[in-house]
Amino acid sequence: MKPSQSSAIARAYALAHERYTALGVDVDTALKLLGRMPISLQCWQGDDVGGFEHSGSALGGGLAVTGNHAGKARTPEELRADLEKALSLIPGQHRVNLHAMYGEFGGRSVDRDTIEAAHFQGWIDWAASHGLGLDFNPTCFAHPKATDGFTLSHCERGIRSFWIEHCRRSREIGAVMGKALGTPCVTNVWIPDGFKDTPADRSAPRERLVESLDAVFKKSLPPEHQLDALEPKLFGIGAESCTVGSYDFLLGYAVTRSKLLCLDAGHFHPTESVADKISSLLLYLPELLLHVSRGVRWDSDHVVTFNDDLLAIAREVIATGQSERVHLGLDYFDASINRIAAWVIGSRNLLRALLVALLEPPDIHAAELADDPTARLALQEESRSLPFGAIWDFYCESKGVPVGEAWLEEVRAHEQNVLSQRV
Ligand code: RNT
Ligand code: ZN
Repeated sequence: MKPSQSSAIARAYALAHERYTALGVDVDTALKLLGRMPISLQCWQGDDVGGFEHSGSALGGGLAVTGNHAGKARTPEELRADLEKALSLIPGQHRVNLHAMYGEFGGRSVDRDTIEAAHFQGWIDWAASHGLGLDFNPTCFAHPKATDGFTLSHCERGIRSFWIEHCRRSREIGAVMGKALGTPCVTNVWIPDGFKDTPADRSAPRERLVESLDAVFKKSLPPEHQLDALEPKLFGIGAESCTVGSYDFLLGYAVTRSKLLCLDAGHFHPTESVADKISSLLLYLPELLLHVSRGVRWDSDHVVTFNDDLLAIAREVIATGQSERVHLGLDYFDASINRIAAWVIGSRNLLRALLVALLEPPDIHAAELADDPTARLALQEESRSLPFGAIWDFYCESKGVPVGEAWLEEVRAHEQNVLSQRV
């Protein structure tokens, strides 16, 4: 960056700082807090939810990745290199979220019920050397035993046992990751189980799911190494009429078993506010996991943009005053654009939204306490055009990452030099 650019950023920051200070906002504390909020980057954005099993199984489970942008990662080395590139363009220290299908199996076929921590040692070593935390997910799709759309709630005991063993092992692997890296690994269970058309019996599969989950979680693992999360969904493609692990089902399960609930922003009815759930759930659950995503019509997994839904989620995470109880992850997959750019766009947007929330003028809350809804609305709307962009630019510069759209040049160069060689 040219020195003149840098001083323009400093001047804009000084003016913005003054403006926020006049409104009673402590900018320095806001930036300090933002620097302590890791985002877990979904590894599966880097290769279209492919993984390294080379089993040839279709993705299934209602998941669909569209697009064929050149240069997707084909090996663990390529995926890690791409993640490193993305992380170098995102301010702050973050995490990586792995799926079981991303183990390093050395060309052998290792079925899901025999995975071990050793298959993830490469990831653990890499994460340790980059100061990253890891999160984990059992992969209950893209497998011959999941082709009919049922896993943990399957009517056949043998199939249920297979997926129970897979999930059980996934938790153990998560615990090894968390112990090795000194930061708890959130192991998130999402299953695709559901009915395309109206089931005759909604109870039996749900009863089986309770039993299976209880078997998965039978062994307690130290929370300083591993935390269990469960992810509900409204519907998936091919499972439009009944999702076994629905919101009601998994909320009840999480509350009674003291587990984390994972709120995926694309898993609810479009008019339902995910942001509104956070303050309620924190009253009853130990912690929360967010899969920050963007639903568009039937798809729950578009790249996160800087829209009102995102701002509302970020605002609630901060306003609860308990952001340390909310684990932040991204969940989308887009193969129609540069995959590294997809990570960078979503992460920077989430961080920018959190910054806006951290910079919220205290008079908004004061107006509510003073029973003055007119002032509350007026101040909320005025606050939208406060100069948070200048604070954000300064933050990026202070963390040594490109300011503004400058990161795109780096992604383009990487596309030219690295991705285009992958044929
Ligand atoms: C699916 C869930 C789940 C997956 C990942 C790949 O609808 O959102 O989190 O996206 O496990
Ligand atoms: Zn999700």
